Amino acid sequence: MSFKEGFFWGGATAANQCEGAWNVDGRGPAMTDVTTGGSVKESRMITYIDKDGKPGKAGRGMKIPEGVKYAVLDTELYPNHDGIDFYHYYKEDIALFAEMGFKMFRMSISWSRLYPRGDEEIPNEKGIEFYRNVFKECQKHNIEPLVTIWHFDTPLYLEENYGGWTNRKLIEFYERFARTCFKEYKGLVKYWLTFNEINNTVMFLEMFGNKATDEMYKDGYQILHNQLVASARAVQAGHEIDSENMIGCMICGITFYPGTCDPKDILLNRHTWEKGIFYCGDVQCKGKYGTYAKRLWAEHNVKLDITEQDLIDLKNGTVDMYSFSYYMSNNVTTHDTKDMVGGNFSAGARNEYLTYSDWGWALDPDGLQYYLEMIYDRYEKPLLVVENGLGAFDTVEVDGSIHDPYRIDYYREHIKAMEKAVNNGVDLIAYTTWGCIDLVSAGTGEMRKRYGFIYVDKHDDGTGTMARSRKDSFYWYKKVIGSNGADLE
Ligand code: P53
Repeated sequence: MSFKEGFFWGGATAANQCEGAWNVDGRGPAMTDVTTGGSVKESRMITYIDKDGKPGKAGRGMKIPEGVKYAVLDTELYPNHDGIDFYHYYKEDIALFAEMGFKMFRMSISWSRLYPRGDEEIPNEKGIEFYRNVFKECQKHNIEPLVTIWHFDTPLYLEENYGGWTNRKLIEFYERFARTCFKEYKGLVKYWLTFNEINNTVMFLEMFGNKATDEMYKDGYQILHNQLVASARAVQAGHEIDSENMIGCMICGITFYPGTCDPKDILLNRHTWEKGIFYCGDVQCKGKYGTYAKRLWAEHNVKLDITEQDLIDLKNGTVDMYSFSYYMSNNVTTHDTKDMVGGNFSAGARNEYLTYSDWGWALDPDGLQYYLEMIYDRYEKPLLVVENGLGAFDTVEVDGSIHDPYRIDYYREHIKAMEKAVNNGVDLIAYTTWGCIDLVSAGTGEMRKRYGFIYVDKHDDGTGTMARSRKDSFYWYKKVIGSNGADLE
């Protein structure tokens, strides 16, 4: 009986991974619309046309050649274009969430649906209307929306014409977009997150490939600074527009462990937490950069463009709550290890005490308890686990049923871990599992890396009827919610 009354059980999605309808009703393209599918071994590619009109591709995270234009090529498949067509299925999907007993539904707003280029003064009415309909549908079913304002989907126009988030102009554009959301959906939405996994920009710099250069760090830290200021301005705007609003940060939560008890590993581990996890959370929760930030910048000769006003904004724009995703722990070590793990990105040295998913992610519920207790002690703000789940292959039986005991086991252990943290005093208010309905993987672009309680008949070759069906885990989660987390069998 550990979870408090009114605990928000639910599930989570992101616009670009589920909506589809990428060029419908005036929506403009985002980076995901020029990103191909990939796999655990093959990186997703960004496609473009060069100065001579020749098509080309670059690995995600790589620099694309000067002067090229992002483009959709006929020869490629772009899984985010269709997603799972939530744009047309939202009523059916929300009804299924309600059937499971969801109290909260986390989703995001596609920036380029509201502002197709990103720098317009006036939003696209069709976009505004779509989300209003979605929120009304949630209201009808007594489901509280939790809305991510930015989930990896800056309008492509801003990337191409302004250089994306390295440009301070984006702070203004984002603030305008956020204000529109707060104003238009006042009374329908109360819980907001400013930036999804904001810390990824720097934390993943060295995880997706080769060593990052100082130049890449300079951009990374400047992007983060601009986004942190944008987040702080949005928090202020959100409170000003509706004092009821609860606005949170969203951190990609990885629990880092020292690979050995060599003091050098212990120190490296602490520094990894600072650089990967605390860096953004500290600014968003405490309103200023951590004491270690100067050291991190100096490591890569970074001189940031920070104004006096930025510092004031950071101070006045602290969040009301801390949310995070949690999938895995990572081992860090200064020693040479041959046994590295990870699929589409490097996830450190293998931990002999853990097992790994088919995508190389360490299965570690204790790591979730550790993270919850560590972070609650640091900030003493309400915590939300807004992503957690198992990407796995599912098989549809001849009778249409889908048996996914591995997913149930995964959730059971993670819920037990949350319960322990709650009993140890952590103020946890929500649990929204990732990909409560199957959707396009952010990392690999695959459909077959499935997370849902609800199966969607959509496949990596682009085929499928989009029909929805209930997996075994659907009925299990319904029981969990019905018993407020007491019945996990
Ligand atoms: P996919 C990497 C590591 C941890 C979280 O990821 C990550 C990523 C990016 O791949 O992203 C979050 O789909 C993200 C979601 C994403 C989810 O985790 O690669 O917020 O958009 O879908 C799961 O399996």
